[in-house]
This record gives sequence, structure tokens and C-alpha cells, in this order.
Amino acid sequence: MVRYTVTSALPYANGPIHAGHLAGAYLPADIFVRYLRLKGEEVIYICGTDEHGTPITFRALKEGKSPREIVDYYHEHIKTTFERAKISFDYFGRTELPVHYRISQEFFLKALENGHLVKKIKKQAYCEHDKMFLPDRYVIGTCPYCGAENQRGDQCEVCGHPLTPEELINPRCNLCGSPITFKDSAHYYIKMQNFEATLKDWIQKQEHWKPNVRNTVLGWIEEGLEERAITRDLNWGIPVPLEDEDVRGKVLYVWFEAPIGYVSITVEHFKRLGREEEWKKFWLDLDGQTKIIHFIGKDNIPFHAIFWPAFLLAYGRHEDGRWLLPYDIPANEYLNLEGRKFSTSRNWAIWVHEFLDAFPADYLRYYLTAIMPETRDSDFSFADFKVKINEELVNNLGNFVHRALTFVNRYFDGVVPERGELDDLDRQAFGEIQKAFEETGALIAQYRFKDALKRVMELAIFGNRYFDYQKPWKTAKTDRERTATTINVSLQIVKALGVLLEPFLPDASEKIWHLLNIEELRKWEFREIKAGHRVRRAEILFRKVTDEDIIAYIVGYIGKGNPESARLLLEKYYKKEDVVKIARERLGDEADSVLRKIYGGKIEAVDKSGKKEAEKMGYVKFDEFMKLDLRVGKIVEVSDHPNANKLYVVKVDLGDEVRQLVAGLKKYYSKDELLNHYVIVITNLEPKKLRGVESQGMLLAADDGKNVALLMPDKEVKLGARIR
Ligand code: B3M
Ligand code: ZN
Repeated sequence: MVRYTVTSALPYANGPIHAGHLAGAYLPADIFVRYLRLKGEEVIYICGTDEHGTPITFRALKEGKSPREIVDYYHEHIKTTFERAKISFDYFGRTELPVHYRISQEFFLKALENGHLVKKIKKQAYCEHDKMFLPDRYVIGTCPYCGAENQRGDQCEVCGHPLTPEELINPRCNLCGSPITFKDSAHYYIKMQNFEATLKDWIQKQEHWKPNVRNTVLGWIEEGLEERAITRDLNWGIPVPLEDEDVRGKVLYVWFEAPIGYVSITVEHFKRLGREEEWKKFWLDLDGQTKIIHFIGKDNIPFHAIFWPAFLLAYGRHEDGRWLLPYDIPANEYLNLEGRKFSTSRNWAIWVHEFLDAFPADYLRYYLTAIMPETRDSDFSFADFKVKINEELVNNLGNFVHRALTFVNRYFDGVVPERGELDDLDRQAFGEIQKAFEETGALIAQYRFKDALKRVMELAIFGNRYFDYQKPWKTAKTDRERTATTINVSLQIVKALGVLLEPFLPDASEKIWHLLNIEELRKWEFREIKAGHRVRRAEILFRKVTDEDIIAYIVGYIGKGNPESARLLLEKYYKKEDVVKIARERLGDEADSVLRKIYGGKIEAVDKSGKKEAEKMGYVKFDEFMKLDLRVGKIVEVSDHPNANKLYVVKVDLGDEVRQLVAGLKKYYSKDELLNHYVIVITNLEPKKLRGVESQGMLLAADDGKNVALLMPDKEVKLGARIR
């Protein structure tokens, strides 16, 4: 059986993770490994932070901190962000691990021993003003390959070509801007020529690679491979492991040691598990069964497809087996934000940790998968985000699951009914379930995650159509057996969705499993839910994204980082007075100071006129009133709100479902008084998060300014009875 070693690019520990990173190298890998795990395959998913090199020292310089402070801080930050995004690494390590130093130095020494390294004294970029050698990113200039200006000396951001500082046209010091000079410095170079033929031959055979990856790489090899320095004049990193005066105090090049991090982090992982030898089967060819798959963003292609394989070849044979070369390198393209490249300095970016404060992880995962830049750059747009979540997640998927669960509770007391005779559509439903597993699996295996998610959602669309066609709300009055069959089949579809969604939306999948009240482990196969099984009461799976949510996010997060970017985003969609009103409602006291920065001082005064509310509001049409879905419910659970001392979190039984509401009743009612209290609930009020807890409606109460009294029906009626 095939064994999978899956990695995602090691993010530099020099800043937070943004949505482009997530969509590029982490989310696709996570979907892939979650799928493999559901299939019962042997798989390990490895990642960690890349903690050396000029990206780190540069950031440290900028922030006035030491490199160690920077990497310690961002290691934790990035790790937590990935946890919140539900990226399911088996282990998330770092390149500051001692084992990583040891193995990286071993790679260097082996390559030296095998004659693949050469020491050379060459002119290195030097800044007379800063009195230092300038490696990589310390030098900026014009790319000799595409003419793009202000490119850093390690790689062109525009055409992706790997660069060296010497190649840049008009090179300048990136610290002080002065033109650079060149001074002698000794470094070790890897003789890439030694591997040119082998690499070319190997890559030509990788017909299963994405064409964009394979073609770009072959193009670069065609240009000819040259010696490349793998040491640097830097005082932060892994020391060159030699007693050689010429390279004293110098360190290994970060792109030499970072990919070795995949191996060393695996070694550390198994060491922590007390299974020290086990890493070997994931990196060495012991039984012909292991496939190594590196998920990366497109800018990392040359390093994974040319240099990293060369380093493995340079090592020669490991004493326990031959090093495996990557089996595949699925690289994604870039994500833009509203039509423009992400820019950290202008805060034109979606920072994952911030976005997850405002929206659930599943929403981010859903949207990023739906627009995944698999074959070309794609665009994150707030309008599109709202449409996709509301129409696809909420109206399609959430609605179907909710309908099936509500009906089994309403008509069968929450117990899965026995099926009667199947009609054509019922039979088709089972066929659809089967097909959904096969086709979604095949798409994931081809790294076509966007299509795979679409395929899962098609099953939910089918579910809704099936339900509409079978009309259980009608047959319930006439044909109990027919209704039973419809509900049984619908629940089979819900269960299948619970499995199929797991790679994409782990939280929703968990919730479906909970609602179905199933203990069994999820597996990538269709297993029926048995008649007689008791499920739980329906709960709302997803709430809609509103313009208010988006405005609050843009003002509260993007606006704080860069008011100008927030203004551009807001102006694209919203009127200033709406933004002001909503920001004040949602962000409270801090709104005005941010708004003033965003709109340059001028924001509308608050409406202070003392008119009676009714006068201000005008008349309500009868059908407007009828839009309110008011129902009788009973409080079945009361608990304290975790972050607010005036609020309770209550659960209300509405007959065929249970709702969670947040209510400001603490001052007026004890928990005991509330328990089993009848109430009136607005059930179609837009759900809202109150201090982090979702309220799915509102309790009606009378408020005279001093006292608050709950409304309730004055004689016994059925739970769920409508008020009109
Ligand atoms: N840290 C580059 C990056 O974050 C680099 C990846 C290393 S993978 C071994 O884009
Ligand atoms: Zn270029």
C-alpha cells in the first residue's frame, strides 16, 4: 500500500499568514491529507516555520528586535493561526530545532565529501555605508530576466526567476539605498552542473506533474545550471560545520537548509512519539511504496524542483537507503484581493488570524477552496465571498441538512424511519451518493480541489431537489410510508455529506456527525444510517454573511492597519453613511477614531433628535409585519455567557428544533426562573454574534426602562406555534 509524505512549504517566521499563503500551500495539502486519512491510507503531514535567512534578519532589523525574538514570536503566531484554520499537520516544527542543525550540517558535509562543493573567493555585494556584506534580500535592483524594478537579490517576484545579487542591474543596498560595491568573500558553492543531466532526465519523466510546474522547471534547466553559493555572510543561521578560517562565522544558505527541514521535522516528530526509526520509511526508499508530495506556492518551484533534489543527490546514499526524490510538487498560483496583488506594506491583504476573529474557519476554507488558484491567479472579493457563503453554504448545504433533521424530528420523533418501497428517484439518490464518493475522491487525487468541492455541493443540490420533489410536508398528511422513505433517504444523503465534507469543512462535518448522533469513525465510503437510530434536534449549521459583518471586518481590521486600503475597499461597495452607522453599532467606542482616519476626519454626527421611535420609523405594512416569524418556545437550557456578565446563553425548544439565543436577562431573571419558561421567539431575525456567541433569534420582552418581563402565551399551545 502506498505511503504518503505530505509537506507544505515552511513559512518564514517573519510575519503572519495571509489568505494567499493558505490557499496556495496549506489548504490544498490539508484537504489532500484529510482525504487520505479518511481512506485509511498511511500518511504523514509535516510543516514548520523557516527561521533563518535574510527574511528573518531583515524583519528583526526593521522591528528593532533580535532574530530570535522574531522567530519565537512568529512561530507561535503562525502555529496558532494554522490550528484555528484547522490545518491538520501531524507535526508543526521549526528550523531552530537542534536536530535540524545536525541534519543540515550532515547534508553539507556529505555533499563536500562527495566532491559536489567547491570553495571560491568571489566578489560579494558590500555596502560601504552599512559596513557589511549584503546577501540576497539586502540588495535590490532590476531583474535581468524580465526588467522588473526593485527586485530583491534572491528571486524576482514578477517572473519568478531565481536571482543572485550580482545579476541585478543597478544594484543598491536595501538598507540605506546607496549603490553597492563588491568585496572578496569566501563561500561554498554547490556544483549544480553535476546534476544537470540527472535532473533533466528525471523531470522529463514526471509526466504526472502539473504542466506549469514541469515546463517552467525544464525551461530553467535548459538555460544551464551553474554553481550556486550555499553559504552566506550572516550572523544568524546554522554555522558552516568546518574549521575553516575563510568561512568562520558564516552560515548555511537558508534555501539550502530549509527543505532539509521537512526531513528533520519528521525526525523530531517520531522522536517525540518514541518511534525514532520511523522517519526513514517516509524519506528513504525502503520498500518502493513512499510518495513524497510537496505543496508549495509557485514562487518556490525552482527550489523544490531543482535545488532540493540536487541536495538530495549530493548527499549520496543514506546508510539505510536511497533518498527519495519528490514524487510531485503541486504548486498553486497567487491570490489577489479585489483585483490587486496582496501587499503587506499597504495592508492590502486578508490576514488569516484576523479573518478568523470575524468569520468561522469553514467559511474561509469554503471560499478559498472555491476560488483556489490552481491553474491561474484568482481573486478574493468580498462580494463574491458573501454570495458563495450565503447561496451555496447556507441556502444549499445548510438548508438541506436542516430540512432533513427538522422533518425527522417533526414526523418521526427524531428516529430514523424504516424505508418502504423505493421509487426511481430514491434509487437515483443512492446512485448519486455512490458517484459523489467516487468522483470527489478522483478529483482530490488529481489535486483538483475546487472541482472536488463543487462535486460535493452537487450532492447537496441533489438533496434539496429530491426533497422538493418528494414533498414530505404534503405526503405526511396522506402517505406515511412514502414520507418515511423520503426522510430515510434524505438522512442517508446527510450522512454521506458528513463524510464528503470533512476534508473541506471539518467543523461542519463534525456538526453533522453530532446532529446525526453518530459515534462511528468517518470513513471515505458510504455506510447507511440504520432505521431506528435516534438523531438529535435540528440546529442551524451556518449563518449568513451580512454586509454588516463585512463592514465591521474591513473597518476594524484592515482599517486599523491601513485606513487608505480600507477606504478603497469600502468605497467599492458601501455608502459612507451606512459604514459609519454600522461601524458604530458593531465596534462601539473605538469606531469613530478609525472612521476618522479612513474618511479623513469628516464623519456624520449621530442622530440625536428626541423623536419617539415610532415617529422616526413610520408605518409598517401588514405584509412587512407578517415577514416576522414569531413562535412559541420553551427554555430548556440556561448558561452564563462566557464573556459578558449581563448576558445568558439560552437554548429554546421550538418543537422541531432547538435554538441558541443570547439574552440580556441576567439582571431580571435567575437561571431557575428561566428554565422551562415559555417564551416568544423571533426565529427569522438575522443571526448575530454577541460577544463571540451566536444568537439565532430573539426573545420578546417588555421593557419599561426599569424592569424587563418576558412575554409568553397565556394558555397551553404546542411548541413552535406561530404568533400572528
Ligand atoms: N520559507 C519561502 C516562503 O515562505 C520559504 C519556503 C521554504 S520551503 C522549504 O515563501
Ligand atoms: Zn524578473
